[in-house]
This record gives sequence, structure tokens and C-alpha cells, in this order.
Amino acid sequence: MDETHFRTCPLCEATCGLEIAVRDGAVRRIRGDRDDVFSHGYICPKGSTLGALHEDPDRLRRPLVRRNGDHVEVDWDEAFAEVERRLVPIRDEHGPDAVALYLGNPNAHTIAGAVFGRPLIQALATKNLYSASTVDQMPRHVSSGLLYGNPGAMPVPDLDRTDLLVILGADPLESNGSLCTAPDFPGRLAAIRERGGRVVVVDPRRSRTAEVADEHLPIRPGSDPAWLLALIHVVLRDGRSQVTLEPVSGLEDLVDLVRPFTPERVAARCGIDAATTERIAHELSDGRRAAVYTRIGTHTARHGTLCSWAADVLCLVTDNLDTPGGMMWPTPCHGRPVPPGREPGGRGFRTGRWASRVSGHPEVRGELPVAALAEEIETAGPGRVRALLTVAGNPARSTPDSRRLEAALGDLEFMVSVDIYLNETTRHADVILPPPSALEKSHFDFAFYGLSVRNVANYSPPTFEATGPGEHEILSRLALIVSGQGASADPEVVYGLVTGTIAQQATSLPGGPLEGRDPSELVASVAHLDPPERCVDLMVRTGAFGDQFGAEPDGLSLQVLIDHPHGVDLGPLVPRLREVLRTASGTLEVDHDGLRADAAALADTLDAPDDGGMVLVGRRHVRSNNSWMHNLDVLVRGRPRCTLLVHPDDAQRIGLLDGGTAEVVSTVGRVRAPVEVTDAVRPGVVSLPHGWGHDAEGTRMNVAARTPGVNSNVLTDGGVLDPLSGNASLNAIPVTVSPG
Ligand SMILES: Nc1nc2c(c(=O)[nH]1)N[C@H]1C(S)=C(S)[C@@H](COP(=O)(O)OP(=O)(O)OC[C@H]3O[C@@H](n4cnc5c(=O)[nH]c(N)nc54)[C@H](O)[C@@H]3O)O[C@H]1N2
Ligand SMILES: Nc1nc2c(c(=O)[nH]1)N[C@H]1C(S)=C(S)[C@@H](COP(=O)(O)OP(=O)(O)OC[C@H]3O[C@@H](n4cnc5c(=O)[nH]c(N)nc54)[C@H](O)[C@@H]3O)O[C@H]1N2
Ligand code: SF4
Ligand SMILES: [Mo]
Repeated sequence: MDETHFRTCPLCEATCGLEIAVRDGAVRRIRGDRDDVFSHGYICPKGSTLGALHEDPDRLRRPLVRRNGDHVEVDWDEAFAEVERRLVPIRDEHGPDAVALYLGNPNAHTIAGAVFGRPLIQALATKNLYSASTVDQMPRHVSSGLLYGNPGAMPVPDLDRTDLLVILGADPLESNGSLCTAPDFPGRLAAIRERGGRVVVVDPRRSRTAEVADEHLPIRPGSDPAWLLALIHVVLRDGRSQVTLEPVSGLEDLVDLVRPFTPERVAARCGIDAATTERIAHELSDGRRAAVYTRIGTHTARHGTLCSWAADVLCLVTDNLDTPGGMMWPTPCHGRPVPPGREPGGRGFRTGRWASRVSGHPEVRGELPVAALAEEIETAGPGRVRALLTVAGNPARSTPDSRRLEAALGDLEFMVSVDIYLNETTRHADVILPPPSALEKSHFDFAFYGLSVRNVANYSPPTFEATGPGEHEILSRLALIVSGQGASADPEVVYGLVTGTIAQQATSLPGGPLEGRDPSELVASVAHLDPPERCVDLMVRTGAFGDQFGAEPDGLSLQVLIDHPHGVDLGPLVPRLREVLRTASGTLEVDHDGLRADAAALADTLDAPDDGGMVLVGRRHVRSNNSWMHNLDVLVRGRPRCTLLVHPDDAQRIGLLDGGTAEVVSTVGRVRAPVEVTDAVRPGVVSLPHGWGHDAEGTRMNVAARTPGVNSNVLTDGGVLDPLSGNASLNAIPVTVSPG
């Protein structure tokens, strides 16, 4: 007899519900959960591989310690003792900044990453905190920080009600959406068209999303901010600006900022003619419900923050911000409730509270740009990074100029990785601590309910019992070691701190539903649960839809979520600017010196002659997931996917043949990649996906090594950053291409 388990897929941001049939302790089949309140049965090819991932013989089950150059299995106590023996002296002798931490993408997909990373960060107290955010969405945080005073308040396109969706630099038919949690993105796009709306895709490549759109504008890479500023220019020039949202300040200076960006002047730079720019600006401002959605192709770019800011401002001036069908803020169920009568505003947002030691990059959200990690390891002097912890990250494949970073990793005195594989990054680690598989963990999407196109809540218990410590325990024990309490200290100390903080915040919210209650009473009432569940229960019960420990009897709690294995639908998004505003002025602040300066710098380059060179962009494929799902045969079999897309005109000019090999050379590196000739890319643009290059020695990913592909981040230059966010530029990379 099969048992049926329901759980949310943790692999990407779409949060699909899965129905998992288990027999004799093994997964027999996984399909989409048709009763899931949000995904209604939708699933992509990755979702059904959680069983294969769980059973992958290469997935680490026991810790590894490097002895005489080889990674050997040890028991957990020995592994933690090794961390204490080697890490603590480095920190004692050279200070907290000598130990760096890198947090990778799956931290956004685990309860441990969302809740138990914080104590480790606090214990480390290092300036050398890095994450995948600075090869990803940091510009989006900074633009929200500047506009709303709240870097976490990232508006999402209200997909299910919009009538015009303009997508720049995203390919949700492959990625399933990002900073826009929407299971069944394909169905939701189709629904826009079915109700008479339009989808416009702006992408140098005719992506699968572009294929299903009404209109595809093959923009030149890196020029999106100029184009968005030109759209704002037209809206203002033609007297079509309409702002009903309030409170807003700083709009007066917008005309000056966008003045240089006439549709005629940006046309050559963007590869979009002035008439098209004017038409799109008019469509966005003709009263229909419209949303402008920018993602990775525009954020991982030189002016990423400016681009993200311009997209929101464009929605603001066309009356499409914080309104149904436009860009809106979700209300995460675990987010703080907003007491009635609360005035908008807060402490505002600041970057640059400290700077990186070698290049002086400003701190942003407590982090430094990961592009600067290599030089912080290489460069001698006080504050040099001598030890590194990585948690769920593969910076050796995911960050710019990664060959240089890999060389630096080899120079570290000590490295620890919390990871499920011995891969390109963790092969450099002295100790690898493997958390349980996804099916052995409980799941709750702390990160994505704040980015979701409907307000929903879903909790998944573990499908299988874990054989080793949970990821929350691993992170907590590391925090205890770093803070000098030793490898055998009781992790309950950390769990108590975490739950105590959540309860403290809830009971001290002025005017909040739990104001004045005793935090220890709240903590005590969840003490019988496992540590991750304690946090989920506390945050859900004290959150925006919570039962407030009895004050709202119909509200949510962990038990309510357990009783609803297909999730709880909390309705469509609602306008909430005043709730999310945290600026010192209490208004949405349009004007900022840094943005004005960056726009002026961009304007100065508008008339520069085109050097005619080729540029490289990235792309994703639905059967892949950054660098780490290439060890599953079902996902990598078939045609090679790590290919260089080249336009037929370029192929002919350069002398490249479909199926042949090209050499691609940038300022920092060179790779040889198989060529795929296709008119899906613009002439002058080549495309190579990231996350490949699995032929490194010392890894243990046998399937991935059979179709290794090449590492595109050998070509990306860690010296080119978005100045406002420190985000790496991973697209529009100048390259030369020749037959290889
Ligand atoms: N050129 C180029 N580079 C890019 C991008 C691009 O578009 N182009 N995209 C960037 C983006 S958006 C991102 S988010 C980054 C990703 O950058 P990273 O986060 O550094 O890389 P991932 O490939 O996601 O690696 C995830 C790691 O986590 C491990 N892992 C998986 N599940 C778990 C788990 O539950 N717990 C733990 N502890 N480990 C786990 C995997 O084995 C793997 O080692 O890459 C960036 N790099
Ligand atoms: N299958 C799969 N799904 C994933 C991931 C994965 O690796 N594989 N990664 C996950 C992660 S961590 C993230 S952050 C998201 C990212 O999700 P998306 O943002 O949707 O990322 P991509 O699918 O890479 O789409 C980026 C698009 O930008 C285009 N582009 C490149 N340069 C430019 C430019 O200068 N301007 C414009 N307008 N477009 C440009 C590329 O051609 C590409 O089509 O996906 C998530 N989902
Ligand atoms: S779209 Fe994302 S969440 Fe849905 S099944 Fe695929 S990987 Fe999982
Ligand atoms: Mo990402």
C-alpha cells in the first residue's frame, strides 16, 4: 500500500504542491498536487526528481574531513570537533573578520536558512559576509530600500489581474519565475492573453517566454535602464503622468533625470525604435492595468539598481503601483501585523556602514559583494580572510571570475561547507557537513510568501525521518563553536535565543495584538515542537493572519496548516504602501543623489559609438537549477544544454558551424563551448548558461561529470559592479568569439 504525502517543492521559487506516493520507505511517484490551493497540480520536470535527489548515491550522508588531501567520512562529533580545533584559533588570533561566510541560494528555500542562519551571522560578527544576493537580486533590494525605505519590500506583478505585462530580463517559462512566486507561470501568462491582455517580452534572445508573448523586443544587452528611463520620459513629455498613490515625494526632479533619455537618443543603444518606445509608453499610461517586471537579465548588470528603480517609478507615474493588476506587495502570513492607525515611515535605508578592506566597496544589507571575496582572501594584511564557511552555495561556479576565486579558495587556512555534495566549491573544504535531503526536512516558504502573487500559506512535514542532524542543528552548533561555547555545547541554547527573539518582537510591537504579553509564555507554548516547527508556529501565530495566541481564534497556526495539507488561500494581494513604507520622511522617496548620479553617468555614454563587439548573456533551462541538479540523470540526459547560442549571421562571419566548437575570450578568461547556431539570439549576442563545468578533480558527482559543460563564470569580470548595490555584472559581457 502506498502512503501519500503532500509537500511544497523547495527547488525553485514557484512553491508547487507535490503529491508523493511512498512505498516501503521509498518514493514511488511524484506528481503535482491537484488540490494545492496555489499550484492546482502544476509541476515542472524538476519537481518529480526529489526522490532521485534523496536516493542519489553521491549525495553526502555523513560528514567528510580532509585527511592527507582526501575527503574521508567521519562521525558528526569528530567533524564538529575538527571545526572547533581549526577555526577557533584563527578567529582568536586574527579577529572576527578573518572568518568569512558565504550563503548560497538554497538558504532561501529552507527553514534553517531563513531562521537559523541569523545566529551564525551574529556569532561570526564578521565584515566578511557574502551571499548569492550580490550575483542576483541585490539591486532590487537597494531600489526598494531607497524608494520605500524597506529593502525587503519588493513589489511583484499582480499576474492574475493585469492586462499588460512587460517582462524584462526574465524567462519564467524556463525559470518558473523569480521575485514573483507564481506556480504555473505558463498558465498565468496564457490567462492574461485569454482575457484580452498583452504580454511583452524584452530580451536579447527569443526565449520560450518570448515565444508565447504577444510581442518580443530584442533589446541590446545592458541597455534596459536607458529604455525604461525613455519610457518615463515619454510619459512625462506627453502629459500622461498620473500619480494617485500617496504619500510620495521627490517627483519634481524626475523630469530632469529622464531628460537626456529621449526615445530617439536611446534607440540605437537599445535596438528599439522610437515609435515602439512611444507606443509602449502610451499603452502603459492609457489606464489599463499594467505591470513592469524586471529580473535577472536586468539586475545582474552595471546599472541594475537604476533599472529596478526605473521600473517601479514607471509604474508609479502610470498609476500602476500598489494597485490591482499593477505591481503590488504581498502580505506574508508570517509577516508582522500592522497595528491600526500606524503612521507610515521608519528609520530609512542606508548602505556603506562599512567598506570592503581591499577595494572599499560599500556594505549593503550587512554584506559585501561576493565579487570581492577573492581579493579579500588573496591580499595580505590585517583583516585578511583566512577561513571561510559556505552554506548551500557553489561560488566556484556561480560568481564572477570564478577561476580566480577557486585559486583563492585553495589558499585558505581552513574552510567548512554545509552542503549535500562534494562539488567544485566543497572540494576545497576541510570539513563538509551534509544536512538531510529535502524530503527529510520540514518546509515553509518564509522567503517566498513575501513575493507571492496571491497570499497563501503551506507547511510540509518531513516525508522521511532524517538520519543525521537537521540543518538547523548544524548551523546552531557552528554558531556555538564560533562563539566559543564549544563543539559539544547544547544547541537548545540557540533555539531558545531564536524563539525568544521572535516572541520578544511580537510582544513589543506597539499597538500590536500581543503587546504586553509575556514572551516566555509564547515560547513555552511551542516548546514541545521540533525547533523548526517552533519557529514556524510562533511566526505564523504572531503574523499578519495569525491566531495571536487566542486573540484571533479563527487565525492561522501551525496546527491549522497541518490540518490543511494542500495549503490555505489567503486571497488576492491588497494595496499596502503605507504599511511597507519605512522611509524617514514617511513618504515614497523618488529622488536620490546616488540614482541621479548613476543616471547621469549612463546618459554620458548614450552617444558613444558602438564598438561593434560581441557580448555574452546567460540563460536558464527548465531541467536545470543553477549549478547543483546536474547529478540527476533524468534531468541531464538528452541533447547537451550547455551550448553557445550564435546568430547565423555571426556564425557565418566568424566561421562557426552548428555542432562545432567556439573559443570565447573575455577580459578575464577563455572557454571552449559547443556551438548552436540559431536566430533566437540577436546578432552580436552570444548566450551561454551558468552553473556548468563539472569536470574538476576531487569532486564526487559522477553523473554530472559525464556531461560537464563549461563554466560561463570563467568569463565574467569581478571588477564590473553595479555601484549602488555591489551586484556583479553577469550579462552584456564583452567577448571575442572564434572557431575553437
Ligand atoms: N553567469 C551567471 N552566474 C550566475 C547567475 C547567472 O544568471 N549567470 N545566476 C546567479 C544566481 S541568480 C544565483 S541565485 C547564484 C546561485 O549561486 P549559489 O547559491 O552559490 O549556487 P547554487 O548553484 O545554487 O549552489 C547551491 C549549493 O547548495 C547545495 N544544496 C542544495 N540543497 C541544499 C540544502 O538543502 N542545504 C545545503 N546546505 N546545501 C544545499 C548544492 O549542493 C550546491 O552546492 O548563481 C548566480 N550566478
Ligand atoms: N530551471 C531553472 N529555474 C530556475 C533557476 C535555474 O537555474 N534553472 N534559477 C533560479 C534562480 S536562483 C533565479 S534568480 C531565477 C531567475 O529567473 P529569471 O530572471 O527568469 O532568469 P532566466 O531564465 O535566466 O532569464 C533571464 C533572461 O534575461 C535575458 N537577458 C540577458 N541579458 C539581458 C539584458 O541585458 N536585458 C534583458 N532585457 N534581458 C537580458 C536572457 O536572455 C534570459 O532570457 O530562476 C530560478 N529558477
Ligand atoms: S516549478 Fe519549481 S517549485 Fe514547481 S515543481 Fe518545478 S522546481 Fe518545483
Ligand atoms: Mo538566483
